[in-house]
Parts: sequence; structure tokens; C-alpha cells
Amino acid sequence: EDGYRMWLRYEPVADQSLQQQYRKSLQQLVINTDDATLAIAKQELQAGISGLTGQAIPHSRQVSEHGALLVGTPQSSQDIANLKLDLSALGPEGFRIVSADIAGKRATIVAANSNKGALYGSFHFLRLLQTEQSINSLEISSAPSVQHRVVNHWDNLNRLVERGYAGLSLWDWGTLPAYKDNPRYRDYARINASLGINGTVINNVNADARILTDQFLEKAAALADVFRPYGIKLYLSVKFNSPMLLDGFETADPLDADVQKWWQARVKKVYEYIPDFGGFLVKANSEGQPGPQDFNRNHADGANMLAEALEPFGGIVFWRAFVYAPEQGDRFREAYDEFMPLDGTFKDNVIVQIKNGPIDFQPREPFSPLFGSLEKTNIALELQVTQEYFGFSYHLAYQGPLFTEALNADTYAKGEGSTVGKILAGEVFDYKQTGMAAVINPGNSRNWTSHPFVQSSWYAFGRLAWDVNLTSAAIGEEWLRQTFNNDTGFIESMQEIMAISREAGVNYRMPLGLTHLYAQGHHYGPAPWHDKSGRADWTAYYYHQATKDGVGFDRTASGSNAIEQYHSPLDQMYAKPESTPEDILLWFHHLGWDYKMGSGRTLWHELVYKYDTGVAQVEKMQATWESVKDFVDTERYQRVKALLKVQLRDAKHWRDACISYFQSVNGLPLPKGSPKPAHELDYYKRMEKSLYLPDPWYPVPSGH
Ligand code: BDP
Repeated sequence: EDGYRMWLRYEPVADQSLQQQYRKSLQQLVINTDDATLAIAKQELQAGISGLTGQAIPHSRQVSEHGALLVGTPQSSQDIANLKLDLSALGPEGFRIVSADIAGKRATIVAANSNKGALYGSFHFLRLLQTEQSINSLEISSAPSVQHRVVNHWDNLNRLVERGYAGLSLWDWGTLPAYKDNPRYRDYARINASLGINGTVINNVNADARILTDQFLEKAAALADVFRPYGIKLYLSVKFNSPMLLDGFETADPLDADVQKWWQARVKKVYEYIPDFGGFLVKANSEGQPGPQDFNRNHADGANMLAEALEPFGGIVFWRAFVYAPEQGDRFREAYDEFMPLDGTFKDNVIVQIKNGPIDFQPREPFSPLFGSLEKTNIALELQVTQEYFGFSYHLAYQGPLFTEALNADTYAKGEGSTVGKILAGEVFDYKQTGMAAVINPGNSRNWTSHPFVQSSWYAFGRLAWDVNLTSAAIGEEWLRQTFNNDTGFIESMQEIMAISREAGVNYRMPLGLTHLYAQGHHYGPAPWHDKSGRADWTAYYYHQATKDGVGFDRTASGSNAIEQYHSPLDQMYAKPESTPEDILLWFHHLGWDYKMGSGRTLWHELVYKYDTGVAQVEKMQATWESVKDFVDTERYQRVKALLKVQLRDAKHWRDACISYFQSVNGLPLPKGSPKPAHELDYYKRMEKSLYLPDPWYPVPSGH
């Protein structure tokens, strides 16, 4: 068991009576069309059901026996049409799964308005079997919360994956387009389709202009051909000054008629290669990337120019709001300050893609105030599955709690209950379209993600993009059942790991709202002492502001006043330390080390307590994992066990490095009972330089 199959394992059902029920109910598979998408559903259901029940399910074009599984649309199947199921609430991608009689035969029906919806329903049905649910009287109706559910790859054309940590890029450019039958591509598509993911951006946002050359479009088109029947559209990240880089233009000014023509012609070309091309993802005027501001234009000018070129073909532009420049006083404020004045000026086929927090995928951030504020601009939420800030593929850190924290954050945009999730689901503002995106990390590692548990965050992203109301615990349970097994004791023990792993990562790195204490460049180990760089906002000191008197970033009226970007009552809440949630306290306040926390401890003691807790949580995860040894195959058991050792080493390293640094600043003794750091501060400073790192991007040229 090497993890390659992810959550699509289809192992025999352990519960014997359930297995009997499944066998009885699944005697024949009825699919009445040769459509490519339904052919995939057929293949998946046949393989899945025979694996789970140990009994093959023969295909038929019509219901002729008890125990039929009928899959399709009212258009493709007269039997489904005759049932007159109400499919009106499902939209183009939703599905219903119901138990009913057809011509006197007992049947289970997976019905949708489109073949794609029927494929999603088929995967959902397999999920029911894999998680050992009864299928006797089903009445399920499901439709996605957001239209665009997209994974983002940060893959370079040389196959190095920025912040990837799971091997080289999946896209083997050298063998494309000839070897598009590489089974990895199909399995990749299956994995995504099983969650309802309907788009993939295959290359890095730090884009290489060559992606738009015929040479690469031909290769991308081959991938698009593979993904198409799985309902997955292909998108490309593009470099804003491509006309200059590829065709010697002197400008890439979005208002220049020749530049516009260049993009129109290129887009036309893209659609010749990929008729259902999804569109572009753009990182502009951020971290050295070119953008419209280089030509004295704004983000809307840039996005709209591309959107106009894509519009005739139905393509869209994801324009990222991840922007910041060294001149800005507070990086927190920047995206909001730049994008809010442009609200309402973006075209309908532009979607502004916003990271969950205002800075950058930190272990915990308050939500980005653009959510709830951009009322007249289509938006997408961007999350990160690849563990750039969570110990790469060495640490266990299920991101479900972080994702749901972001989705459940209340913006108060239209009073209480205006959560980010509801906003994305279109329940608060009248958006034309919305999306959810996640930066995922799969590479050519045999198990896709390197750490087996990174798979769980990919899974969580997909499930939440489909249904923003799911809970992290429910998703974690689903994933565990399918990826490991359905044993109740195993699930119960493992649920605790799923619940605490992200919080552990916050605690041993940067509790109480500390942020970005990472070594610059690689983002793996700690370097809170870092205070020199070409840019102030690329030092740790910029973020924690620790002095003898206190610690934290003042974002109230006496500081950068970033809190004014939030709706009432959040702005008032965050104005005072007493009413600011403690887990984000130092995001908003600079406080004395002796500030009294809710626990009665001083801020300093609370900080140390949190660091200690983080280490203890990793020890707890270790013990739990060791207790489930008999329920896990040897290969994955040993691997995770070893990785937890690495994680414990790193957790202690983080704790000790941060505590000795902060002690060197505040001169305060440790609370009683708290272990002394293993080494002197100098040792940790030296480690910053010598730590082993798997990241091919270190040191990045720009030094961030
Ligand atoms: C940061 C990463 C950097 C990315 C950037 C982005 O460190 O590698 O290019 O985000 O999202 O987190 O554009």
C-alpha cells in the first residue's frame, strides 16, 4: 500500500452484512449512452463496486433485474425521464441519488442534468460505499456551492515545483504531446473529479511566458484532452508582459491597441488548440512580477484587457489580489487599499482571487478584509494545500480546520452571519460567478503528495469547494475511512490527530497571532531574529516588532489602522486587546510582555505555554499513531511514524529557537516547569543556514 490510490482504494467492505446488502443492491449497472464522461463513470463504478463487494457488476443498457444501478440524465435515459425527478435545484453540475422501482425492479438511480453531474453522483455513490453507509433507501440531493472549483499548480516549465516538496512536476513536457496516455494524467483527473474539482491551472503563477507559445500549447492541449471527459477545464498562468518577452514589443500597456490585438490573437490561438479552454490566472505587480502598474494602469485595466480577449470564447480571468510592495507601511493593508477603489470596474468574466488571509497562508491569519467588502466584483478564495508554511511534506498538518475557519469567518458585511462561505456561495452579494482555488503540491512522488496526510488537505479543499458548509471533522472522517479503513476505534483515535494537527503547527511556530517568523526564502525553519533584508517586509522583525517593552504589530488607530478595513463590530472588537480573540491577538496589538491573558498568565508565560503545548501535541500525535499500528498497513505506518519523529524534532527546534530569541529581547525568565531551550541562541542562528532543505527554490533569487 504505497498511497498511490489516494482515497479511491475500493478495498473489500469489512462489514459482512453491509457487503451482502451491497451485493444484492448492485446486480447490474445501467448506462444507456456511449458518452465519454459516462464511460468514465461506468469504468469507475465497475472497478469500485467489484473491489468493494468482490462481485462484478455487469453493464446493461436497460433495467432488467432487481438491484439495478441506473446512471444518467433524463435526456440519455428514458427510465430516468419517466421517474420525473425534480432536478431543477441541481444546476448543471449537481446530482440526485434515489432508491426507486423501475418497471417493478428495485433500483438505485444517480440522476443529473448533465453527464458531468452524473459522474459526480457516481463518485459520491462510491463514497457512500467506501464509508460503509446503507444504500437501502437513498434520497440525496447535492449541488456545488461555487461554480469554479480549481486547483492551482505552481509548476515551472523546467519541472521544478515552487513550494512543491513532492518530486518533479506531474507534467512531463518532454514526452508531451506524444505520451498523453501516461496513466498518471488519468489518475490525476480521477482524483480531482471524485471531489467535483472542475478546473486546473497547470503552471506557476510566477509564470513563464513560453507557456503561450505553440510549442507548449500543443502539450497543454494534450493534457486538456485527457482532462476533458472528467469535467476538468485547463487554465494557464500567464505573464503580463508576454508581448514584450515573446514578440519584442516595447510595451505591454493594457490600453495600447497593438498590445490588445496581440492578446486577442494569442487567445484565439489558444482556443484553436483547446476549444474549451478555461482562461488565465494572473499574478501581476506582486513580488517582482510585471503588471499593468508598470505602465501606469491599474489592476482593472490589466484584467479587463485580458477578459475582453477571452470573452468571445467564454473564458475567464482569475486576477490575484496577492499584491504587496516594499513602499507600503503595512503589508496587511495593501490588497484592500489597491482593490477596493476598483470595486465594480472589473468585467463580468474577471474573478479576483483572494488568499484567505491578508498576508500569506500563515498558520493562522484573520480573514482578508476583501471578503465582505468587494461587493461588485466576482471573487474566489485561494487556499494552500501544499505545506509551504506547515513543515513542507514532512509534517502532519491536516488543513481542514484552517479551511473551515476561513469559510466560517463572519465578515458582518450584511449583519451577523455574512460568513466568507456564504459570500462565496452567492448568498450575500449578487455575484455573476465565484470560485475556490487551492495551491496543491502533487509531483511525481509515488503517493502524489509525499506526506500521506497532505492528501487529506487536498481532499478537504475539494469537498469544501463543493459544499462550503461541511465540517472539518466530517471531512476528516470521510477521508480516513476511505484512505485507511472503517474501524470505529481507529477513526475515533485518528479524529483527534485530524483535529489538533493544524493547531499544533500554530502553537510550536507562532502562537497568539505572531506571524511570519520563518527563515526568509525557504519558510521551513525559524528565524525570528531576522531583521536585515533588501525589504523590511521580508524580515521577521517587521512582523513581530519585539522589543524589551513588548511584542506584536499595532494595527489599531495608533498604528497602521488596518482594522478599519473590517466591518463593524469587528473593527471595534479588534480595536481593544481585551475583545480581540487571543489566537489572533498579536496580529492587531503591540502589548507588554506582562499583559494579562484570559488564563491569568502574563503574555510572556502564555506564549511559552503555547510553545510547550505545540510540542506536547506532536508527542500526543505520535502516541496516537503508534496506538493504531494494527489498523494501518506497514508501509504507510512506518512512513508516518518516521515523519512524526522529524516533526517532533522540528517542533522542539521551533520552540527553542523562538523562546531563546524572545528571551534575548525581553530578558525574562521562563515560567516554572518549562524546559530550557536545548541550545544557546547562536546555535539556532547557525542552523538557519545549515538546515537541510528539499526545496529546489532555495535560495530564491529575490530572497523572499
Ligand atoms: C508565497 C510564496 C511564493 C509565491 C507567492 C504567491 O512564498 O513562492 O510565489 O506566495 O502566492 O507564499 O504568489
